[in-house]
Amino acid sequence: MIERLRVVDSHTLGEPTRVLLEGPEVPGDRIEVKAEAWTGRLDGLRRAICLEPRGWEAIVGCHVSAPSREGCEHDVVFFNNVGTIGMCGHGTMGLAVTLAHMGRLQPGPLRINTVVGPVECELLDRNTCSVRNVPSQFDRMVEGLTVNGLGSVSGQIAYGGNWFFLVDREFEGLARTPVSELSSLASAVMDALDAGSVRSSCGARIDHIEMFGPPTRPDADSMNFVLCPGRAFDRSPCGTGTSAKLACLAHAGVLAPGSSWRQQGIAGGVFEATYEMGDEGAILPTIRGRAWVTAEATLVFDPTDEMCGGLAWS
Ligand code: PYC
Repeated sequence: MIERLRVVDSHTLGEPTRVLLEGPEVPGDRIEVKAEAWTGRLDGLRRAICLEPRGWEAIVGCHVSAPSREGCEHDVVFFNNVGTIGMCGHGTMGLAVTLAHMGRLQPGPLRINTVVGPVECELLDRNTCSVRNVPSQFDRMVEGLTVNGLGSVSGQIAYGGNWFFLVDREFEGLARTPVSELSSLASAVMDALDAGSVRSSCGARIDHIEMFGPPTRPDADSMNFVLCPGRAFDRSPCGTGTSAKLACLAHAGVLAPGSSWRQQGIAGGVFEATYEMGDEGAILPTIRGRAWVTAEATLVFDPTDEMCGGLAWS
């Protein structure tokens, strides 16, 4: 195991990203192989980076390596407290702002290659970034899912770079409800989907849950609460979750291409989103948000530390 690792931490409207500035070397000429390394050979390092005592449940790690796709500047693998994720909107913004902070990116375009496809991002100023996400799509409606604490639940399955279940109910008190309670309800939805083996049409597990309520800002259209695969909640409005929401709005015919949707996250920050039509019913979302660097640090992994590998509480 490596003993030291330089990282830069940032937050995107409250949601943390930890960018690795060096190593580990991840051999492989395909991004899928690099991503597999983070759940295989490097799984212990992922845990040690993300979990307590060096991290906490919400951290999304970001490993940057030489590009394996033409036209991209970097291959980027995102990982969290339980494994890797396909795409990460807030993490892409955090990466761009981190690279700018390090003097490695000027305002302008940045193309990254992710496990789920190329993503074009543009740094607009030192803290503002727009991300043109992978093609996103409404998948199908699910009715009558029995969920502990919520009763019978309907919702949409949609893809935005990760798979989401969007609960089809307006939670009037969302902003006032303790996040522990929202987490329990969203977890119960995830459990019900798993218990009923409810999958996407292509058989993918639905590992992000999204709930909605009225925004607390007059300039926002909606507030969301997003539960991530490791049961941590997204403090930001979630870039891939906002993409999935746009796909559902487009499918329902209530948001036209080019119109803007302002999604507020549970911590109060807003992503501004628009879309263009893509191929085969998919949409091409662009999400704009802001991120700030919070720390430049060297993580130390002391082999004599009996908790060196990180602490998972669930
Ligand atoms: O912003 O796409 C996102 C995201 C996914 C998981 C946490 N944040």
